[in-house]
Amino acid sequence: MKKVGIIMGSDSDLPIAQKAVDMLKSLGVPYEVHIYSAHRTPEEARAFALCARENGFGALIAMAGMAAHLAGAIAANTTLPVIGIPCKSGALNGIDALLATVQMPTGIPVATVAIDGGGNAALLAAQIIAVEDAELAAKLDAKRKADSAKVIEKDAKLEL
Ligand code: RP5
Repeated sequence: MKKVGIIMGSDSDLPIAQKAVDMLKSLGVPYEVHIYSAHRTPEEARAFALCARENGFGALIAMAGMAAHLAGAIAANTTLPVIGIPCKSGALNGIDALLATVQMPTGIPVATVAIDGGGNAALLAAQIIAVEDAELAAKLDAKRKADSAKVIEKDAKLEL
């Protein structure tokens, strides 16, 4: 199975990376985690993106806060699908990172999830890998059904 690359701009983004890791682990999707910054280690971020396809990755998740250029910088150097997570950080609570991550110019797409949306980023990455993997697709279907059953159970128990 292809791997998912999880890249964070700083170790202060670790709690969001952990959400993505937990989701991928629960689905049995292989992953690698790195800290590469678009601003502090731009050469390392670029080198990773340039070699990601030949290194066995099928989708990349890039998360950063504040002036969040990481997902765009990664996407500029690969045609693998890149999922951006804007992280809540600094005075603007993630609105800055959301706008910086989502507003990509035509030609270099980044699929942006919610602020701090580590779980959905991992699910989307798994769905991309599952296009060519029937076993993983079945796991995703089973998770949808289990999530749905939990809501139905809560509805049945509701007493207000
Ligand atoms: C971004 O700036 C990082 O992704 C992080 O979310 C934010 C703050 O980074 P630190 O100053 O905590 O390293 O580059």
